[in-house]
Amino acid sequence: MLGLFLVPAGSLLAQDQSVQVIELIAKKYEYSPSPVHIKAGTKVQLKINAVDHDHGFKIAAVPDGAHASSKPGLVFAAPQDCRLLKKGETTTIEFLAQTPGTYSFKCCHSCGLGHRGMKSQIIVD
Ligand SMILES: [Cu+2]
Repeated sequence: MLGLFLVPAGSLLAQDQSVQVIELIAKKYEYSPSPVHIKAGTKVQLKINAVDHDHGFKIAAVPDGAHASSKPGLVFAAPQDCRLLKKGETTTIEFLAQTPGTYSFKCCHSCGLGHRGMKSQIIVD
């Protein structure tokens, strides 16, 4: 299970903090760049472009190895489940990279034979 974390409306975006835009390509059967490195404390706008097929994006809000019910290290403005990445479109996902750790994500939309191996990580340093 993913740890879901709700913050009071507006609090994430109201902070006077610059946003780092990170562009990610999703294609059979990988994301690039991989892994993605982010400095702790950074507010991120992840712009994912699915170039060849519909894909998906599902990420754990707690770092690898942490219990699913522990405090999320990635703080999202809205609850996260599987985000569909439509072919040819850019999907934007915003979050605060709060706690150092490795956060695994994977494709959650069946996209072909290699689908199960389509995964990567965000590493918060
Ligand atoms: Cu897939």
